[in-house]
Amino acid sequence: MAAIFEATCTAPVNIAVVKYWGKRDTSLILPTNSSLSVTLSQDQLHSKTSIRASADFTTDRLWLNGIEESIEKNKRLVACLRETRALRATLEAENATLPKLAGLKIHICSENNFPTAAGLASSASGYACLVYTLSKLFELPLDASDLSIVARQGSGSACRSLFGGFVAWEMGEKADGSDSRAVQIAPETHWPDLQAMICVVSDEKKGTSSTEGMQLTVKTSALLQHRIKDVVPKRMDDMIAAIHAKDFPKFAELTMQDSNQFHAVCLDTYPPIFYMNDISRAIIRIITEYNKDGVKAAYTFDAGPNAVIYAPKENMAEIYSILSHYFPGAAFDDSLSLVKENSEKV
Ligand code: 2P0
Repeated sequence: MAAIFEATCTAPVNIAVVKYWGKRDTSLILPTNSSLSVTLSQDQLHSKTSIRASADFTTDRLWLNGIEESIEKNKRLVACLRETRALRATLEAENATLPKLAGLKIHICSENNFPTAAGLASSASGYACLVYTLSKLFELPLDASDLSIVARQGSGSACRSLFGGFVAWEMGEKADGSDSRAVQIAPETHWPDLQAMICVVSDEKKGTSSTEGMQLTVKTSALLQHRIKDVVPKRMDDMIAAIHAKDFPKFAELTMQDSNQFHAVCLDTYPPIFYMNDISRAIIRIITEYNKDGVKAAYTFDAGPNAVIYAPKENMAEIYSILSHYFPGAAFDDSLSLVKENSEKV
């Protein structure tokens, strides 16, 4: 039996507070605007990937949550493998003593400990984990920002999961994507008082994938053009300033406004895309009412009906009890399994 080389890593989920929605280049995955996210702690939500390389393997194979999937049909996965193997090949060419891994077939096992494709950023943690694990297997001398350029080609939002804390994905200007990368705005230790609560409204697979949905938006929405040019550049600056200052009311206001505009852009898409449902909208009303005498919580919704609530630690128990009051069946009824994860620590 030939030697087996193996690496196993986990990667966290990130939840955007300035949303990525739209590509200017669909194969390199270059966005139409910069975005910013908060990386959640890995304690509760994460992807875990193990990769083995061996001369005994005859094909590349992938198992996702225990089920084998085709690699060849997945152009993005193929791109991540091609890029990391090319980097490994360069290392091997420079150092003849290194084991020859670039040419070996690999087996990949990846799993999420949360629902895949339910708008809970599974592709973000999944591709970040894949690329990070490949970099460990191949011992690539790249920093997180360099790796984010590879992860971006798996799924745009994945580039932001290579860092903890508060992370910007700078859209870049170059046609080759070499400046479209993630950078850390502040580490996870910067704002320990900020917490996130995930409200699982539905764990079913979403109707319109982000990839398809955002390109339909690029094609048909005039509001997206306004967002890209007139809103996001200033919002990125304001959000970075709010994070550096740990100004929760400002952070919350910008977060809620950006979530609202992202869903408005989805509605402005033709035909329209609906990600939020009646429960999502009820959560918006509850948080708005809760904030009426001062901003104490922020909601945000991605490409699905699930809510993420950001709030200072001291408010979390109160928010949990208010949501439980409005959704009393939550613990018993699967269709309303609200607030499954409590107080995810950032
Ligand atoms: C975000 N989302 O910034 C936004 C907010 C969804 C709403 O990034 O085509 O799965 O793989 O680059 O990364 C979802 O988009 O799309 C996303 P691809 P991705 O988190």
